[in-house]
Amino acid sequence: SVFEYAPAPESRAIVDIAPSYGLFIDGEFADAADGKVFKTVSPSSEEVLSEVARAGSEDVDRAVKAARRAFEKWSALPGGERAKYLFRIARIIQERSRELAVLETLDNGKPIRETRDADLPLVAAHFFYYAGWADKLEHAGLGPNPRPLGVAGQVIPWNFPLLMLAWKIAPALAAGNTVVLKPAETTPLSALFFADICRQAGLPRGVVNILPGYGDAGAALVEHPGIDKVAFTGSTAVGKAIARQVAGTGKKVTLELGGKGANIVFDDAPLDQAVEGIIGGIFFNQGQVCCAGSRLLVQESIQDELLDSLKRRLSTLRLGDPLDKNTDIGAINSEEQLARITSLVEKGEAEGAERWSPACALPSSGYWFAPTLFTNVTQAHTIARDEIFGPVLSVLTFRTPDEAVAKANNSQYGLSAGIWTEKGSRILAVANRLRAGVVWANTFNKFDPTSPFGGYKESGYGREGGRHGLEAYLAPTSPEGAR
Ligand code: TXE
Repeated sequence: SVFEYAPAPESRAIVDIAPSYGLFIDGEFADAADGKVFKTVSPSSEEVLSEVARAGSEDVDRAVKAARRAFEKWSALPGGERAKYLFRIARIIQERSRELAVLETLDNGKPIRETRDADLPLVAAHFFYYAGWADKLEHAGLGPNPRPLGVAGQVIPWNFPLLMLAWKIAPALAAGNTVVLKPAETTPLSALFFADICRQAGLPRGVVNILPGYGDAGAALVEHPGIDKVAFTGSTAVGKAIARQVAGTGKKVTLELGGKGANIVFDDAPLDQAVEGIIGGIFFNQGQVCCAGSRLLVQESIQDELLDSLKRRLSTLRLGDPLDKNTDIGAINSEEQLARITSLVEKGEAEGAERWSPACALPSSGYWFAPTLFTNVTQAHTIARDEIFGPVLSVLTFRTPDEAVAKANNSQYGLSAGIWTEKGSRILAVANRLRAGVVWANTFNKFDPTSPFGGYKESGYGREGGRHGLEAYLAPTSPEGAR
């Protein structure tokens, strides 16, 4: 029938996960030089999915050398030729998207509805978008013949494993760079499937190298003298360490770090729409999103009405098996992340904020956290300042637009914000005063490969996405005739 009344869980059988995987260096899968391996588990069941080779510094060296060799030919290819490979990769991702969505859901814990409807379409879109740039680099605003930087060392987190890979690899390759990428230790599988896709697309060996491993491999990659550019997405602490590490080396760096986004709801906002946006803003991917709307700033006069309706809606969210198409809230990515969320939530209670969660049963195995709302929150509270990176919303109030702007900007971070109001003039006036890299109006967590994404303050520097994301992988040349 046309309508699916009780859709079955997306089948695990769609994806064939091998019992073990190697590192992907110079177009081949290989063991780590020291033979080390680690296990990757499914956070929703704690089932071991596979055993993966763990990269060490010797492997980093081999991968960087392979990328250097590949750079000569790859950067010399006409842009239109590089575009063909990127279009091919984009199409294979589309063809294999159900398989990749199930894989990502298994390794990460996020609901299949998100991997299927958000992650995978966006991954393909990024490859299509940057494929289109490959033969138009002279229009990037960097002179007539901008040059690639060289070898990019890329370190990514676990919250959007394949999407973060796409954000980093697609522009780097389009601009003529080669890459060595280290996925996060809890989510290595989709990057390894991507390595297979590179082979399927006939990508020349060494152009993409994938090194699963831990922070030590990430640090070795950043440190390696054969790297020309570092692109990192992850915690602010590691981002600062990387900035120190590369200082004075001449390596180019982009850092995309934490956030504490404010979602500002004015009294004239369309409330039902705002409730959906608030929920999408903080419970999408269990709140493990750098640009999550983790602080709700609500105008005092509508606080009671908004909170009532938010609580009613929260009570209808379904938490459980992430492979079930009906699931809204999946598992937390790791035991460590669950512990971090738990300790910050306990701190919130201890500091006097009021905690509320809908009645909801948590599965007996796996890592789970119920959607949580905090009221009576002040700006001094830890839960109003620190990134929780979990399904936890802190509610604060304001009376005037000035107060809303001041509170929204009162953060060490500056990555994202949302504005809910029917007044177009207010959207513009408030947005211009927010110190946030992305400001959404009457929506939240909307992504698009054409838009630059990145932060102010401790949220990092540089932009990914759009033309700016491409520029981050190019060196400008002087205007025609001036060379
Ligand atoms: O991050 P790490 P973790 C925030 C979020 C979360 C906290 C900790 O608040 O609770 O960070 O998460 C690699 N040199 N974000 O511990 O350690 C690591 O192996 C080079 C926000 O997972 O920063 C992984 O591949 N690399 C964020 C990647 O860095 C190093 C997304 C991220 O891990 C390294 C993730 C080192 N010294 C966490 N140490 C966002 N902006 O979206 C670790 N790594």
